[in-house]
Amino acid sequence: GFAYDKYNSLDEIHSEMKRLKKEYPTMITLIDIGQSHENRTLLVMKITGKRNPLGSKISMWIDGGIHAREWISPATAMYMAHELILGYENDATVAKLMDHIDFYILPVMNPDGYEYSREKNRMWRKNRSPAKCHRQTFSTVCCSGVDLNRNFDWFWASTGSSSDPCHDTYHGSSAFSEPESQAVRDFLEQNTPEAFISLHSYSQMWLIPYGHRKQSYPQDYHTGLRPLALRATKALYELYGTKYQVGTGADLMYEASGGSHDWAKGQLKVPYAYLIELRPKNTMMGHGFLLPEREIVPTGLETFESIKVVADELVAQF
Ligand code: 0X9
Ligand code: ZN
Repeated sequence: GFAYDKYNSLDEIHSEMKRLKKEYPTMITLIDIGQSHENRTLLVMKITGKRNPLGSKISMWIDGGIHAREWISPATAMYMAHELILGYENDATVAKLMDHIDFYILPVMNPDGYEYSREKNRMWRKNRSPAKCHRQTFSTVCCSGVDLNRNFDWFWASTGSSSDPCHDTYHGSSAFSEPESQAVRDFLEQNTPEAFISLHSYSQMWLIPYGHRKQSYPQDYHTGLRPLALRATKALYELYGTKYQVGTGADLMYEASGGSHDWAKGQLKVPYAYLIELRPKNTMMGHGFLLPEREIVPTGLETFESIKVVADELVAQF
């Protein structure tokens, strides 16, 4: 069954979400935002306190598991959901945040890929869209899967992505060609949050838009996005001394277009859009995605510290 200190299957994650909903019916709503290629449910947990008597509520979106093999990402999303829920009764700071903010958490945005990575190929990254074939000189090659973090409509198919369906960063046949990215787009267009956070691994980086090319920054990069990211990663650091770098993905890593956080900022105009590359820092001899289960809880706790800083800023500002 489900546990917060192990890597769970999609079924276990969905059962835990349903159990939480049953136990805390006033705090939790489950929202089915769509289906994957293989008809798995994209299940969002809305977590909320009582209505803010002073005004309308603001919201924060957190997604995990857009990349199949990054198992710490769904685990951290679930851990933080649990911290919010338990915190409502035991922690006045958390309770205050929840009275002002609706949290929308999608722990597994790529459920087909996640299960494929658990059952068939640990290093799978993309979704499981049906194979597309292309002829080579003497043969035809067919490959399945689209990189969902290249499939959003932000300079789609321009940098750091491939038009080859066999490549790990295949961007798909068009922007939003995939049911998983469509579902997230449609939901967020109807429920546009004040903060958008996408959880990935690995390398301990807190990434700010834009990632499609170097030295490309939103107008509030230096006045809003970056100062808040620095405060968030400082709070994260203070728990166990875990160091994060802060900057754009293009400046710190490589250029890549079609990313969800870039789209959230550039197209949806979400004020605070980030991508977090969780633990570990480096490849651990080629095993960067294989973070030991004993690091799940510490990762969840330290990341939650940073999320509270972002939430606090939303309450102060909106
Ligand atoms: O390549 C990605 O989608 C992200 N890294 S990951 O190892 N989790 O796949 C980073 C995207 C951030 N944006 C840029 N680097 N431009
Ligand atoms: Zn990733």
